[in-house]
Amino acid sequence: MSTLVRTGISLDSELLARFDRAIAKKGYRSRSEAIRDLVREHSVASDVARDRIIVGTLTLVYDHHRPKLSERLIDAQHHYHGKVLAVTHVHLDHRNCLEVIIVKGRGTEVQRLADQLLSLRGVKHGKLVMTTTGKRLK
Ligand code: NI
Repeated sequence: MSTLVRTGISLDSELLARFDRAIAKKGYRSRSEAIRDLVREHSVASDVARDRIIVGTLTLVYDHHRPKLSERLIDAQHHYHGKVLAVTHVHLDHRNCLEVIIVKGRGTEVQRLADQLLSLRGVKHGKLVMTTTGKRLK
C-alpha cells in the first residue's frame, strides 16, 4: 500500500503564478491536486509510449448516406474484434451518426484501428482518447 508523501519544489515565481492562474481557471482548489493530475497524465502518456495495454474511446461522426461507409466501419471493427469492447450509436439527424467505440489493447493496435476508421471517406470528425485501467494511477 502506498503512503502520502509531502514534497517541496523550487520554481520561478512568475512560472508558479502563471500555473496558479491556469489551474484556478480550471477549477482546481489546490495546487497539489493539479500537480497530481499532471503526474497521472504523464503516467498515462508513458503507458501509451511503452505500448502497454490501454483503454480508450474512439468518437466518430459520420455520414451514413455515404455508400458502403457503414459496412466498412463494421468490417474494420470485426477485424479488430478482440479490441472492441462496446459500441454506442446515436442517429444525430437524417444523415449523421455519432458512434463511440470503447477499445482496449496495446496503444499501437488501438491507434491503428482509430486511424483506419478516421481516414474513411464520410467520417467527418473523430478523436481517440487513450487512458489506462487506473491501476498505476494513485
Ligand atoms: Ni445512425
